[in-house]
Amino acid sequence: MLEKKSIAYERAVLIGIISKEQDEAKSKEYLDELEFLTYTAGGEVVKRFTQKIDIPNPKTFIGTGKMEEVEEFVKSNDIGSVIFDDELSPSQQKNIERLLRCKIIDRTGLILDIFAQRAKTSYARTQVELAQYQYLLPRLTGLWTHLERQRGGIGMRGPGETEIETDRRIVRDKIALLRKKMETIDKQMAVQRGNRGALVRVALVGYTNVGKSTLMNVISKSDVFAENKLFATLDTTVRKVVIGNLPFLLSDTVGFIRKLPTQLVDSFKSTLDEVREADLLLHVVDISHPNFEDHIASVNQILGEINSADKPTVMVFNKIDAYTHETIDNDDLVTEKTKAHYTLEDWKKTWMGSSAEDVLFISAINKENLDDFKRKVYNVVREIHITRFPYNNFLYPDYEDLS
Ligand SMILES: Nc1nc2c(ncn2[C@@H]2O[C@H](COP(=O)(O)OP(=O)(O)OP(=O)(O)O)[C@@H](O)[C@H]2O)c(=O)[nH]1
Ligand SMILES: [Mg+2]
Repeated sequence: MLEKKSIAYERAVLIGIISKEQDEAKSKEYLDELEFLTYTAGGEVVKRFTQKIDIPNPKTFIGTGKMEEVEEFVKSNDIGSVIFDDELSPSQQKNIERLLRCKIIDRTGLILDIFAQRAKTSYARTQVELAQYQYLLPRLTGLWTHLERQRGGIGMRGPGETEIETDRRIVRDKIALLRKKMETIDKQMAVQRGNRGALVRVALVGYTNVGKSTLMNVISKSDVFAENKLFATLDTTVRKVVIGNLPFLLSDTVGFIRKLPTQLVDSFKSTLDEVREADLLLHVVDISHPNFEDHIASVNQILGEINSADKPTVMVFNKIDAYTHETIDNDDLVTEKTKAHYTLEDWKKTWMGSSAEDVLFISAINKENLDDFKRKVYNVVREIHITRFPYNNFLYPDYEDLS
C-alpha cells in the first residue's frame, strides 16, 4: 500500500541551487527548512550540496561536475537518499537515479511522504493517497527503467511498454476510485459543517509549526496533538469556544508551507473548505522564526489560491517569548539597522501602524497577552454575530463589562 509506505531515509544528502531568484542566504534558509522536513520524515542529513546555476540542467538538474562530486560522496558514505529542494521533472528524477543508484526524492515527494506518515483518519489517508497517486502517474516510466536495467534492454521494449501501460491504467483506476470516495466524503463533511448551525466560524491558519494547535489547546481546553515537527496536524479539529458569554466555533487545521505541492492543495480540498467557509481567520505567525515574513507571504499566497484572501483576518504573532534580535552597540556607527535588529516594539509599530488588519502579539506557551487575544477575538466575533443577527445585539456587552 502506498499510504503506509514510509521510506527509511536514514542518511541523506540535500541538494539546492543558488540563482538570481535565490541568493546564498535564501538558499541556506530553504535548505534549513528542507533539513527540518527530512528530520520530520525520519532522516538524518549528512551533507548539503549547493550549486550556482540560473537555469537547472534539463537532464540532471545540477551540472555534470557537481553531480560527479555528489556521486563520489554518495558511494563512499553509505547514503540512502538524495533530496532535492526543488521539484524534479520525472525524466530528471529518472536520469539522476540512474547515475547515483539511490533513492532520489524531491521536495514534493518528501512532503507527500510526511503527510502519508501523519495521516491518521481514513479521511486524511484518502486525501493523501489521492495526492500520491497523482504524483506517481507521470513518474511510472521511471519505475520501468528500473526493470530495464535489471533485465537488460534488448528485446524488452515491447513487453516493457505494455507493462507501463498496465501500471498507468491501474494508477488511473485508483485515482478515479479515490476521487469517488473523496466526493462522498466531501458531501458528508459539507453536511457536517452545515449541521453546526449558525455559530460564527473562526479558523486558525498559518505556516506549519507556528503554534496553531498549542493556541487551540490553550483557548479551548482541548487536547490537540502539538509537537516541534512539521505537519503535526493533518486532521481538522473543531471546538465550540465561549469567550465571556459569546460562543463560536474554532477550527485547527493543516499548516501551510512554501511551495505546498499542488496535488495536496487539490486533494485537501475538503480540509481546506474549513478555511474557505470560515467567517474569520486567525493568521498565526511564529515571530521567533528568522523567515517569518516569507512565511506570511506563503500563507497569503495559498489563501489566495483557495479564494480566501479577502476574509476578515487577525494577525496573531506567536512565540514572543522566544523572539531574539541582533543589537548594535551605541558606539558602532557603521552597522546599519536592518530587520534583524528590530525589537518586538519595532515590529509592533511596523505591523500595527502600516496595515488595516488587526494585530496581536502573544505567547501561547507562556499564556502571555492571552487576555488581549480574547478581547480582540470577542470583539470581532461579536461584530460578525450582530451583523448576522441584529436582534441579538443586546446579548453581548463590551468585553470590559463582562463579569
Ligand atoms: N517558545 C514557544 N514555543 C511555542 C509557542 N507556541 C507553540 N510553541 C511550540 O511550537 C511547536 C509547534 O507547535 P504546534 O502547536 O504543534 O504548531 P502547529 O502550528 O499546530 O503546527 P502544525 O500542526 O505542524 O502545522 C511546539 O513545539 C510548541 O510547543 C510559544 O508561544 N512559544
Ligand atoms: Mg497543529
